[in-house]
Formats: sequence, structure tokens, C-alpha cells
Amino acid sequence: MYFTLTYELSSSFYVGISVAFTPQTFPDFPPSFYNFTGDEFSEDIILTVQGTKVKILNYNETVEIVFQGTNVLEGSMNHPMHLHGHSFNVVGSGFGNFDNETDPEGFNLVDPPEVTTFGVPKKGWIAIRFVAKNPGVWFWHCHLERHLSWGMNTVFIVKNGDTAETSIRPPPAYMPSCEVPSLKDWRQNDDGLDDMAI
Ligand SMILES: [Cu+2]
Repeated sequence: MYFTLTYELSSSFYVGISVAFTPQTFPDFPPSFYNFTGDEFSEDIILTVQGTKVKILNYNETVEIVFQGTNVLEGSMNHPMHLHGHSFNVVGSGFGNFDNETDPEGFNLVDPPEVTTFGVPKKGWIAIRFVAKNPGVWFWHCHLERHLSWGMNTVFIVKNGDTAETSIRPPPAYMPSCEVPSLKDWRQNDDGLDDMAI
């Protein structure tokens, strides 16, 4: 991913995706498939790395995502997943590994609950749908801050529609730029705080 240093991601989006950066695409599928919810420890597990991949959606695109919980190191737990800028319909959930052929037959497409955060079941899965109708750069993350800091997050970019009403508004004039001294710079210049860990 190539960002200019002039803009952070939201401003880059406003300036123009093709101008400001070339994003890499967040993959549509897991890098490897194994028995996600099994008790045995898979040797196919890939360790997380610091990534800068994002998912780009067209305006008004209908999105379905299945979140599959795992039992890695038997440390399975519920992950409260949250996307900024949109709410969702939970169309299905279950325990075990999601079956792409049979599980969708049980989806609730009549009155699925609309939420802004949902828990991926322990050793289970949950399927959500939403319409990408809010242009911008939106943070996807687990709401357990420790998981977030470990990298359980990504970014969805929803592109502008064809009209001003369906496009992101310009940033306010008072929006600080990336050239504003960082907290780290401030601390380094402040007597007595030079050794404070950032
Ligand atoms: Cu989590």
C-alpha cells in the first residue's frame, strides 16, 4: 500500500483513491481452511502480521460477510465485532464451521435483527448483511481492545455514489493535518518526559 504522508486515510479518500494511494485488497477468504472449531491445533494456522489491506466497496453494494470463530489454542471466545458507519442485519448464526451450502438455507431474510455490533459465537459463526450506502473510510474491529491492538481489525472503504448527496462531504476547514506535531514529538520536547514510553 502506498500512502502519501500528506493525508491520513480519510483525507486520502476525499482527495481521490487513485491519486493518494493504491490499496491492497483484503482477501475474500481465509488464507487457509482447516477445522476452525476443532479441538486439535491445526498446523495450517498462519500467524498474524501487520497488514495494510483494505476492502473497497462500491456505493450501494450489498455485502454479506460470514465471521467464523476458531478454537485456536483452545482460547476461543466471543468476539464483539463492530463496523463504523453502518448497521447490519444478522441473517444467521450457528455453532461449528459454517457450511456454505446448507447454512444459508436457514438464513432469516424476513425480519433479521438490525444491530451495530454483534458477537461471533464461541466456536461458531455469524452471517451479516448490509448495504454500503455511507461513503467513507470505516474501521472494522473487534471491540475487545486487546484483540484490536493485536490486529483484529481492518478498513472498509465505501466509494462515492454518483451525486453529491451520495458522496462524502469535504473535511472541515479546521481539520488538523498530519503535519501537526505528534504526541511523541510533544513529549520529547517536554522536560522530564523524554524517557516516557509512548
Ligand atoms: Cu476479539
